[in-house]
Amino acid sequence: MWLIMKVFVLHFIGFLLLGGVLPTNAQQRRYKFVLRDAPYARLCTNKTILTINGQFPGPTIYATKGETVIVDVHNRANENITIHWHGVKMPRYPWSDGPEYVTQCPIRPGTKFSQKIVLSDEEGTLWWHAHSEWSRATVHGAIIIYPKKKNDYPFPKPHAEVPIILDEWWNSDVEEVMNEFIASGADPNVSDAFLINGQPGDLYLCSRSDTFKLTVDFGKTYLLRMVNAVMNNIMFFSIANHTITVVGSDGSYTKPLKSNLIAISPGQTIDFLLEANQNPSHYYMASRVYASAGNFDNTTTTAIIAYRGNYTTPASPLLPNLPNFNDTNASANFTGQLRSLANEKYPVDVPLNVTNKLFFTLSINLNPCPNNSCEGPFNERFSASVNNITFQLPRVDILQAYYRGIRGVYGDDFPNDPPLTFNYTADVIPRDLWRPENGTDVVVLDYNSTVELVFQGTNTVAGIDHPMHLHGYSFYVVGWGFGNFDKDKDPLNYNLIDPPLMETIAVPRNGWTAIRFKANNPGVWMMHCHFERHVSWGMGMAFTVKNGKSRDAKILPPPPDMPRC
Ligand SMILES: *[C@@H]1O[C@H](CO)[C@@H](O)[C@H](O)[C@H]1NC(C)=O
Ligand SMILES: *[C@@H]1O[C@H](CO)[C@@H](O)[C@H](O)[C@H]1NC(C)=O
Ligand SMILES: *[C@@H]1O[C@H](CO)[C@@H](O)[C@H](O)[C@H]1NC(C)=O
Ligand SMILES: *[C@@H]1O[C@H](CO)[C@@H](O)[C@H](O)[C@H]1NC(C)=O
Ligand SMILES: *[C@@H]1O[C@H](CO)[C@@H](O)[C@H](O)[C@H]1NC(C)=O
Ligand SMILES: *[C@@H]1O[C@H](CO)[C@@H](O)[C@H](O)[C@H]1NC(C)=O
Ligand SMILES: *[C@@H]1O[C@H](CO)[C@@H](O)[C@H](O)[C@H]1NC(C)=O
Ligand SMILES: *[C@@H]1O[C@H](CO)[C@@H](O)[C@H](O)[C@H]1NC(C)=O
Ligand SMILES: *[C@@H]1O[C@H](CO)[C@@H](O)[C@H](O)[C@H]1NC(C)=O
Ligand SMILES: *[C@@H]1O[C@H](CO)[C@@H](O)[C@H](O)[C@H]1NC(C)=O
Ligand SMILES: *[C@@H]1O[C@H](CO)[C@@H](O)[C@H](O)[C@H]1NC(C)=O
Ligand SMILES: *[C@@H]1O[C@H](CO)[C@@H](O)[C@H](O)[C@H]1NC(C)=O
Ligand SMILES: [Cu+2]
Repeated sequence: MWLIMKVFVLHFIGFLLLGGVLPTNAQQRRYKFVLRDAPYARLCTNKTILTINGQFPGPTIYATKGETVIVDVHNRANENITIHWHGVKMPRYPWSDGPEYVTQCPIRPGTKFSQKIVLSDEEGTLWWHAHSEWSRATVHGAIIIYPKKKNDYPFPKPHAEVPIILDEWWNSDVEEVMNEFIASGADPNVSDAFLINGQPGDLYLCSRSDTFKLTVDFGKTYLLRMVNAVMNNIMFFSIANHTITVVGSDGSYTKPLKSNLIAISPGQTIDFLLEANQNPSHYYMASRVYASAGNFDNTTTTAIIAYRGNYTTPASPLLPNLPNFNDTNASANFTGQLRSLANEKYPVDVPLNVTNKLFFTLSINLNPCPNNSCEGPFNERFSASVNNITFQLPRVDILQAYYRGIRGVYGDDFPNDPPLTFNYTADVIPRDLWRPENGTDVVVLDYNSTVELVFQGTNTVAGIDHPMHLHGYSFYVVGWGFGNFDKDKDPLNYNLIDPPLMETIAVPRNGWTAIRFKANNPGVWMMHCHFERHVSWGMGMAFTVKNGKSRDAKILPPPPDMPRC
């Protein structure tokens, strides 16, 4: 009897953890998010961090495909905040999207904003995070979107589902890290650790007991829902002695991909199956950086897969092999292998007839400083740009200015092509090409236009990967390569059959990536690099997508409690 009780209680706790408080039919799911400071002790330091509901990582949101969820965000901290629902398209409702000064003014301390999370075709794992300055470092959590019919997955029903959130951790206050690098013009201080579900693992000082442990039963299969919430790095991840099977990314299913390695961009999510099919023991899962340039935190975060059973626990489990930090092929290869399911039940809808061709260069730049007082290369200040324009956030959000016709907030002149054609990926690029311009401009798209956008990485200052994220849409990644994009030859090799459907894609260092999407979601939608330091330096822009003619093709009106500037 006691055993039965125990099993029941465990299942009940499992239900709460995984299935979440499922509402009865027709009841709208509603979450309360309270932004507040909370104490947090890790890695030999006691500090206070900004959290939602005192939790780090923050609460998981559970939903069913197509549902609308309400989140009441209360700001009880001392700073401005906005929350972005990363990968949620919000059809016709950009008001809840979240990027500060792009679609809304910040939620000020002491105020509240009720956000409507409008799900449509997303299914799988997404996440939410703060979208103002660097507060997303600790203000984020997973969004799990179940199929409409329970367990109707394109893979065998897993025994259990477990979020795996990768984080980046500074012992000092993260807003101070931000303020310091903005002031100095240099790269930000490297972080002190990476975390798995808020815990560093036991390879750090003072961290022996701070290890996330996943207990598994031999013979069972687990669905791990991974979110890369790291600030500034693409991450490698692997589990010792286990081959995993990737089944989804960015809230969309993929063809099953067996792999010993995952490379995941900040912003991206990867769902994968773990078969507990090895000798019962303890195994490390481990993650560390893939970095193609610059200074970075070279530490390794770990967690433990612990099989249930009667065996001698190894004093130190084996670490999985992770590629070299600079192994661009390993990273690009992994990402390049993702494919949509593209079958009858999960069809693709790749735009074949492109109406708008855009070509965007992604560059790191340098700006001069008075008296050479900055601490970036050549005593200048780091900056970054898209098509040579450093994105400047306005004082009033672009969406409001667009909707109400307020002039002088932004311009419509973002260029479809870079101002200059040069050898973007040459080893040496003349320094007079390193200086960007400033601007707050959008690309205007007609409703239903079909867009092909080619991102071209450049080698100004230093070439590096850029995980590019588009709000309001998913896009098909139809091609990628190293070097300069060749507009005559490269499109011949596009994958228009089963390209992956993503909302964040790493453009390889000194390479290019081509995406396609149909502009059928009216509104103002930001696009930016998901490396936090790059977006702070200005690597972003926005689209305005015009209303269509029919009633169901127009932006919905704003909610009454929209924060004001
Ligand atoms: C952090 O604070 C707690 C509670 O006050 C204390 O027990 C712990 O030793 C402190 N840890 C460090 C690393 O200072
Ligand atoms: C894991 O794999 C290694 C070889 O890659 C092997 O030496 C080791 O015994 C395996 N560990 C277990 C617990 O099976
Ligand atoms: C990480 O960097 C430190 C300092 O540069 C160096 O001493 C250490 O060997 C590096 N560790 C790894 C695993 O590369
Ligand atoms: C565990 O295995 C050991 C050695 O094989 C055995 O002596 C012990 O009785 C086992 N314990 C249980 C709970 O099965
Ligand atoms: C990558 O790092 C390894 C080991 O540090 C080094 O031998 C190799 O030259 C580097 N490769 C590139 C492409 O920089
Ligand atoms: C990358 O993929 C190609 C072809 O798919 C393969 O030939 C190559 O060995 C892979 N490289 C790495 C580093 O995995
Ligand atoms: C492609 O788009 C053009 C311009 O909108 C249109 O005239 C043409 O009919 C379209 N072709 C197909 C195959 O849809
Ligand atoms: C561009 O630069 C690369 C790297 O130095 C070089 O291999 C390539 O030949 C250059 N392309 C042209 C058209 O000059
Ligand atoms: C960017 O614009 C600046 C200012 O007009 C110019 O000096 C620079 O050459 C441009 N760089 C590129 C790569 O277009
Ligand atoms: C762009 O703005 C920065 C300061 O934000 C300034 O240092 C730089 O000179 C400006 N660039 C141009 C081309 O005006
Ligand atoms: C937009 O495209 C959809 C699907 O292709 C079509 O049903 C709809 O009529 C189009 N709307 C407009 C305004 O062109
Ligand atoms: C908070 O947001 C308001 C409204 O945009 C702005 O006036 C204020 O300066 C912001 N405060 C800080 C500290 O950024
Ligand atoms: Cu970037």
